[in-house]
Order: sequence, then C-alpha cells, then structure tokens
Amino acid sequence: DDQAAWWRSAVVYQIYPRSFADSDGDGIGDLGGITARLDHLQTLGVDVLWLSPVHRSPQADNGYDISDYQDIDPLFGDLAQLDALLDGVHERGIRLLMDLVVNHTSDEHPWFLESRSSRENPKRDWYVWRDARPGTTPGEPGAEPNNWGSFFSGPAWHLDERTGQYYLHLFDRKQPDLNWENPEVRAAVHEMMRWWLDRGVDGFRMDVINFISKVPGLPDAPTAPGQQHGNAFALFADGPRIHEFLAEMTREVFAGREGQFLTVGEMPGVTPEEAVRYTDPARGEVDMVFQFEHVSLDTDPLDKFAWRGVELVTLKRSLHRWQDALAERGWNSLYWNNHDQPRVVSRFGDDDPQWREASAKALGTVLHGLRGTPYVYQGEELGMTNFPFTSADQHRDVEAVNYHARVLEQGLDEEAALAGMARVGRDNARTPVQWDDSPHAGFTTGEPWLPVNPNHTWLNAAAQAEDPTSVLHHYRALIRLRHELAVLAEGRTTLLLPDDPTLWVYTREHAGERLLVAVNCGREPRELEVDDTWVGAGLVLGNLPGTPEVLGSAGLRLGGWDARMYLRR
Ligand code: TEU
Repeated sequence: DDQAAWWRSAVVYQIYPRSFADSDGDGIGDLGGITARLDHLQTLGVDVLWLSPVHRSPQADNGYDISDYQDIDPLFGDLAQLDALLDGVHERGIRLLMDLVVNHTSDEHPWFLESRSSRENPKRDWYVWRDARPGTTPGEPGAEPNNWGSFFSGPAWHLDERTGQYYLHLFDRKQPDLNWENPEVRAAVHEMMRWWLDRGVDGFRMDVINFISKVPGLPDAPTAPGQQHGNAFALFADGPRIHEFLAEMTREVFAGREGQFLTVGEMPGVTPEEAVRYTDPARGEVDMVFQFEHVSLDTDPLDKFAWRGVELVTLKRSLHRWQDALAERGWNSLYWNNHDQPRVVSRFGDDDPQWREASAKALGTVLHGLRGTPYVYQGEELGMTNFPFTSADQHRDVEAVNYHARVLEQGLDEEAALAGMARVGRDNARTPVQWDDSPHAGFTTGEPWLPVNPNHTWLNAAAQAEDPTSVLHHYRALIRLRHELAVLAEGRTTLLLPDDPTLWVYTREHAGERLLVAVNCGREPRELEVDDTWVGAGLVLGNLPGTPEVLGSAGLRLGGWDARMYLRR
C-alpha cells in the first residue's frame, strides 16, 4: 500500500554541485565541499539529497552532458569521495538520489564516438541518425531531416560530415539523443542504474525522462507564423512507448528492491491527467513527477526569455489543479526553485529589502502546506535572490549564451533579450551558495566560476543560523511540521477564495485534523472571513512577529506578506 511510502512525508534538498561548496580552491563546487557541509542539511531536517550530475562530462551543459556514467568528473572529485558522501548522508539518515540523464549523452561518450565512426558501426543505431531531407544537399539550411528546434536555439539536428548524416539533439549539439527504440540502449542504461543501486544510492531523479519515447518517423511539427522551427513537444514528449519503457525500467532495475527506492521523473509538458498514470503505484512507473505548468505561466511558450509575469490567481489555480488531479491517485513533487528556474523570491515574491524575508517565508509556507513532496533547492532556505545581471557576458548557461547569440545573429531586440535573461535566466539559480559574509561568501578560497551575489554580505547562512526570525529557521520549522503532522503529508486540499488577487488560502483535512493555510501574497494588509469552526484553532507557524497564537475570531487581518498555518483537531 503506497500510503506507507516513506517519501510521502519526506522533503528533498537539491544540490547543484558546481555552486554549493568548493573544497579544493579551484572556484568550482565539489563532493568534498558537500561532505563538509552535511550538518547544514541535517539541521535543516531534509530526508533526501538529490545531487545534480557529478559524472565525467565536458561540461557543455554543466554536467547534463555525460561522457562516463560510472565515473566522477575530476572537477567534482572521484568515486571514493562519492562513496564518502554516501556514507556521510546515510549515517545522518539521509538518502541520496543521483541525477539520471539518459535521454541523451555527451558527444564525447564512447558510445557516441563509436556510433558516429561509421554507418556500419554496431552502435550506429544507439543514436538517432537520419539522411538530409529528400531533395536537399546535406549542410544547406533546411536540409535537416525535420523542422524540430533545439531547446538551446537552432535546429535539433547536427550534420556529421564524416558519415554525411544528421544526428538528433533536443538540447545542445554536444548532447546527442539516445535511441531508446533500441533494446541494447535500454539494457545498457538498466545495467548502469543497477550498478549505482549496488553502490548504495537510494534512487534517481530522471532528466526529461518523458522525452525517451518519440513519435515514430519523427515527422515535421506544425509551425506558428514566423516560427523558424516547429513546436515539436507533442512529437518528442510522452511518446507511444513511454509507459512501456518506464515499466520495463522498474522491472529490470528495481525488481526485488521495492519500497526502498525513490524515482522522480522530470517531465516537461506533462499534464495532470498523464501524471496520474505515471505516478499511479499500481503501474510501477515512477513515484512522482516534476511538472512544469506553474513555472511556464510567466513566459512565452515559444520564447522562454520573453518574460510577461503572471497573476497570483493564475498561479494558485495551476497548483491547485494539480492538487485536485492527484488527490486520489498519484503523487506531486512541490517546488519553486531548481537549477533551471530563477529564484522564486525575485520571481513570485518581493525582493525589495523590506519585503524579501517575509515573502520568502510566505512562499515557503504556501508551497510546503500543500500535498506532495516538497523540494528545497540550495539557497532557497536562505531566501537567496536573483543575481543583478547587467550584461550578456556575465551569463555562463549554454541556454542563455546560445539565445543571445541567435538574437544578435537575427537582429532581434537585444535589450529585451538581456532583460529576459536577467529575469528568468538559469544562472540566477547557479550563483554560489552564500554561506557567510567573507569575500566569496565562504563558497571558495579561489575565484568562483560564477560571481557570488553582492548581497551575500548580509544574506548568508551564518547570519541566519542564530536568527529565529530568519528564512532558514522558517524552513526548518516547515520541514519539521511535515514530519510531525499527518494532515500535512496526507490531507485533502481545498482552495478558498480562488479569485482573490493577493490572498492564497486553502485547507487540508485528514482523519479529523484540519489545517488552515492563509497567506497574503502582497504588501497591502488584507481582511478575510473563515467559517466559525476555525475559532480557537492554534497557530502552528507564522512568519511575522506578534501573530496571535490562537485564532480568536472568524475574521483574520493579514499584514503584508503575512503567512499563517492554523491547526484544528
Ligand atoms: O531540463 C529539462 C528542461 O526542459 C529544461 O531545459 C527547461 O525546459 C529549460 O531549462 C527551461 O528553460 C533538464 C535539466 O534540468 C537541465 O538542466 C538540462 O539543461 C536539460 O534537461 C538537458 O539535460
């Protein structure tokens, strides 16, 4: 019975190793840095550590381009240090998830080097090779086998001169897609996964795992007016064999080890209805999914950097649609931040110095009060903000760098592009974690690969460790409540005041316990009425000084970015 699944009351902490803590002074975070800071995770109270890739990689996409799945890149350390990290987390009762990036490999992976060596190579069919479009000359514009575009700008195909064919890459050209139709590919991935489980890891976060089954024939995608590449999401995501491949993976990798492991499918574009199927325990596919609906509302679907903001009503409706859809079967991941998203306090909160702390705690409250497994991304527990980018050359992320190059090449509006990159670029999440107010925030004794946010002089873990009103202490309390209150882990969610422009209010109910989560997502004080049964409920967590310990009346008055959880037994 999945009711007993341990991860239903767990909290996951994500570490992006390059930016967490550097132990050898090369300016890049590493495994030694993580192991040295495990007490931070223990006092935070998290149950699982999701580690973004540390495998051997040329770093074209900061490790999401893997050239050896069973070795550690010297940038981050070696297998002995990975084993030490495993021991370190396990002795603290924390589990470790590895990032499984198997929709694609690096173009420097031996599998790809063989595959590209000749059309007759036994591994040719491990990747997706196609001739130029009929009637065209390889290499000329429009000769690509179909009109799909890469997430990182340009076509999703690259011509390999040596054999005169194109290979598919949904991401950078240094990230060729594996051909999952080939049973040898699937068997090789399953073998590698078992190798990691035998080494002691506790599961996987599976990178764009719903992309591994694509529509056969890879047909052209419909294009919008003026759109250079077709919007091929419907053709490469959630393809016809995806459920078969995931169920096969579970059988081949986890058989006999049921219940001990956690699998999280990162599924861009997945709908609530599909997510119920993917996470239905009876189907044995994945335990939970990372969906993208709420983090795709404030940008243009055809241009991620065209930021346009989002109304609170739209945002809360999206998250509650997912609460409702997975209420009976299936399981949500809950997140605001990760290494691909801008910092939530700057995106959906208020990073004005007067309001930053209250809004960071308010957003933490409204997310951790929901049903699902919350994810805390490194630095989110401190209320870290976006970085003050002012120029293109401050960006390192291949997605942003390629985007800017294309904007210049096509003579588009560079100012708008720079503003979008500053607002939603992924490097906002990748500046070093701010440990203290020393020159590089205690992240490194060398030159950091990406500058530390100047606000680290006051926004840092050391300053917050002793401050009970800090974001850090608030996150510790939220995580403790998830362990203590069954109504938080299992309760049914009901959204109140769905059309209110700044109030986010909902209830949770389970086995006679009721929780009221009331959050004002704005600076103006707000009044609201709840039904009388709430009178006398006890405050389990507030974010502002002076919040009444007991709800004295059905009328509440919430200050700016005031967030409260009341419990009624
Ligand atoms: O991200 C998948 C993905 O879809 C993101 O690229 C997202 O769409 C984009 O960043 C939003 O603009 C995963 C990893 O999390 C990401 O870091 C990798 O770049 C990508 O896959 C390729 O491995």
